[in-house]
Amino acid sequence: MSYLNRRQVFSNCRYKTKNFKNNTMKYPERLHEIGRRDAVKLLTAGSAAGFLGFLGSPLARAESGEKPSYAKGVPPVTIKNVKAIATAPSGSNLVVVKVETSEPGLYGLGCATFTQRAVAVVAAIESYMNDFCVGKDVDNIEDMWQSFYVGSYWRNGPVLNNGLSGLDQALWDIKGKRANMPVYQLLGGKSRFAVPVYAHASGRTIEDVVASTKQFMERGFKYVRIQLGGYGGVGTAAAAPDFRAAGFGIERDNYMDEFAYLSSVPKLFEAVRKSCGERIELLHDIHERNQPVDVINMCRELERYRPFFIEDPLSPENTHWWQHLRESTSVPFAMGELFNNVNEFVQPMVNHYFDFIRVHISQIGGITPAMKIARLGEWFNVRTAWHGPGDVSPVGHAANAHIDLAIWNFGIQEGGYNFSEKEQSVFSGCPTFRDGYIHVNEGPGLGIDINEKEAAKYPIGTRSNWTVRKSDGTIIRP
Ligand code: GCO
Ligand code: MG
Repeated sequence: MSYLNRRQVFSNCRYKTKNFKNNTMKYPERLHEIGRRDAVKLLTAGSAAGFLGFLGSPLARAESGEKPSYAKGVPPVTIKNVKAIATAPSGSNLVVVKVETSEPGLYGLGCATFTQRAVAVVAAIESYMNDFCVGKDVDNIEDMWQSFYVGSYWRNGPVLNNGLSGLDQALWDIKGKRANMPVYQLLGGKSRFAVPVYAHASGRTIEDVVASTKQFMERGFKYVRIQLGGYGGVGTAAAAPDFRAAGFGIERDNYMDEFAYLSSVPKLFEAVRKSCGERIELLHDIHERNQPVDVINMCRELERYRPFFIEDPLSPENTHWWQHLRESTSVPFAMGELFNNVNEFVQPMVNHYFDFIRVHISQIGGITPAMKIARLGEWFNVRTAWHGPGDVSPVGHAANAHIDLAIWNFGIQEGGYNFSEKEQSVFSGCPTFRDGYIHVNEGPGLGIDINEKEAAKYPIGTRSNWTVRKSDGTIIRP
């Protein structure tokens, strides 16, 4: 018998409820004062009221299959159309999925950006996803995710996963709009007031990188990634590689001087620490380009400079080196932007081989799987550091930030702080940057929108390949 019903029953009897209000009367003591007939009357009335109460409860309505009040009279919102919008306002090929619904004006956006093979993602969305989704209920995100994920039988590849991410993020966007709240609220609300981010300091010389780091510190960044030249020091090598003289490969193939790179990184950390102090958190991306043994030796030298994390020390193909690497040095590691599926990182997480998970959220299929990864990491003290460079769309950056706000085991976020004017002409509601933090737009859903006419002004390109060679011409995992 509910608290409220009990009060009604007693008010019908001789006793004044005011006593209950100031809680002077203890429930059991008073009972013996009423006669048996009254007691039976009371109990029946109570259970009748209780039952009546139950009849009105959401539970009864649900059990009777009756629609919940918020859906009463509102037919389920279904998917009317799924399309891909490809655009490159800042040069990087971006793909965004737009899910249009049966409710006029209600649509969702999601990031499906695989910049190197964007056309393939667009084809997958237009040829397969639209037909798969039309007519389905927008509310069942997990079911939509699981069914599209296995729908192709062969699965877990970057092209289909990116398409799936676009759909998934768009459905979360729609659910937020229907609930009239930001997605982070649906994910559990804020665990922090805003999202700390790291900046990219780079340059052709160590002095350039020191200067760039200082500039970012002046803008309020507390985390800065330091890179000399491109990844692996590409573009800083003194001498031309032998393969060029031999006419091997093509002109635009990149050259990486492994020795020059391996000896430059400790010098870089030493110089930045000396000029910028002990407090600034310094990150570096090895970008999976070196031999595991060389990485072990280099990381041992970096320990004294207290790196916040060293990223992608190994390629996904070399994960069997993790135990050896972990046991050889104490620097914190971040890994994962190349991971496509959960099987690639469960064991390394369980064995604490790395400290930060770096997945490219659209690469693994969106917000739904990313939340599962974050929750899994919580139990193995692995924090998140979602991938967030220029080849993530502003929609993807917004999705990153909504997750970052909600999860407990957040580590740091990459990017999402410098949207160009062209990008902002295409995407409104981009996250904003203040004093080292990004803030999401507090509007419903992901809080971001796209102007398709503007987007069409920046068509995507098709040439986007990573070709890096050693001096003898051998291809390096980039
Ligand atoms: C990073 C990444 C990127 C990737 C790029 C590939 O840590 O930000 O390594 O720079 O190389 O996203 O297209
Ligand atoms: Mg990286």
